[in-house]
Amino acid sequence: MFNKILMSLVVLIFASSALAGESGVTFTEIHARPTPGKVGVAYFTATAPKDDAIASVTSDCCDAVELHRTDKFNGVMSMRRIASLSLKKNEPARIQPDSKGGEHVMLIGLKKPLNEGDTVKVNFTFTKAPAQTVIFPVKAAGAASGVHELH
Ligand SMILES: [Cu+2]
Repeated sequence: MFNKILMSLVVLIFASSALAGESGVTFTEIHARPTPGKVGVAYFTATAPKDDAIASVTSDCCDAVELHRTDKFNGVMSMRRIASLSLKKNEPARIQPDSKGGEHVMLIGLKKPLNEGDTVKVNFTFTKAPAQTVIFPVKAAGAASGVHELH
């Protein structure tokens, strides 16, 4: 009898650690910028438990969501789309206003303007980690950012 209880306990512990092993990508520093227009910008930091990649980004908020990088060509700033973003194990990938590569999330064709206090739900899929929905709170810029001034 006691053995039986012990066995189910062991099974339970195994089951829960297996679930913990399935843990997904951690998102921090999540925010979107207020905008009266059709194009918005959002930022996040993602940390993956193993080498992975963001495979797709979608949202009902707008016509399209794209990951962008800002580059300078002959002194002129321009953006291009990143097809996928690789995530190194336990290394935070910073998609932030002060990121060196000018990475950001572009919300294209917004169905309504983004006001401070609103939230935007964005769905992420990964090469390995389970898909997840991230809620971006809309916050005004605290510091100057050169990125969204392009839009
Ligand atoms: Cu952009």
